Amino acid sequence: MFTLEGKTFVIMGVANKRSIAWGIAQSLDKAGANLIFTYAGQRFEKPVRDLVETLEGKHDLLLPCDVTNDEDVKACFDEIGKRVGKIDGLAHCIAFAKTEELSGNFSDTSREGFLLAHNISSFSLTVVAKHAKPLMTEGGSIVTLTYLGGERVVPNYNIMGVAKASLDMSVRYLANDLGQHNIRVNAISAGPIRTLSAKGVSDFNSVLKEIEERAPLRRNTTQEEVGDTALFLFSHLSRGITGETIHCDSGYHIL
Ligand code: 0WD
Repeated sequence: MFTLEGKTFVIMGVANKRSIAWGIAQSLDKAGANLIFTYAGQRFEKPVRDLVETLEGKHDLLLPCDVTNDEDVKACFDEIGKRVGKIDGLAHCIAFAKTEELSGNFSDTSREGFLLAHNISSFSLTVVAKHAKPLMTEGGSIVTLTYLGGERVVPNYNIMGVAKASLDMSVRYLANDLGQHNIRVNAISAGPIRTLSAKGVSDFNSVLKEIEERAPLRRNTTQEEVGDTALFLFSHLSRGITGETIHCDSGYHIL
């Protein structure tokens, strides 16, 4: 096992212990990294703090950061800069769409729902990268989470699929832009995992069943598998990789 001792990473998007962000936090914690957590709003502070206390390392910097608010994002990264100086990377594990837009006809997507999904699930990566960049003085690695529904049509994923396509392309533009500063930007396309966000997708159980029956590995993806893929992307081992989407989905995407 390699170590991330002495490295600092920002984890954005822990809502509860099922969150993929939490899987990433656990993998990085085991590798000895220092972690900073951001949460969506005040109501998440206590549950996130309670979870963070269960980790092996002592990570006591937790900050609110609503990614729909430019001032909030700036204030959050300014504070991180003041408290730790330099960071080595960040995990962007944030998405949102209205539940009513995650079923039914795609052509019924509302303008408001379209913009909301893109704002939180796609644009947020760009605004976060902008404010994290000055803190990555020795280079860095940015990792976001995407899904197959941004590459091809997946039933009920609807507007979130279109937002993920936008996110995927943002990864490439950001990778090209930030590469000159030795900042890498990559996405992990995770297989379906039962989380709070996934609950919003209509008929999610059939998606899980399909993976178990048909994916090359014949099993569903775990939080830990995604966490370890992120660990690789945050480590020196992946230093030649940027603008990439790694599928951590039991191989389902090849079908
Ligand atoms: O099957 C899955 N669960 C997959 C998820 C498969 C492939 C990809 N993903 C992606 C999601 O699309 C998302 O980008 O992984 C990422 C993390 O999602 P998750 O772990 O599945 O879900 P969850 O635990 O709900 O975390 C998403 C979090 C929010 O949680 P809630 O439940 O409150 O929506 O995104 C954060 C929040 O913590 N979030 C925000 N953070 C800052 N500002 C905001 C916001 N405005 N809105 C949502």
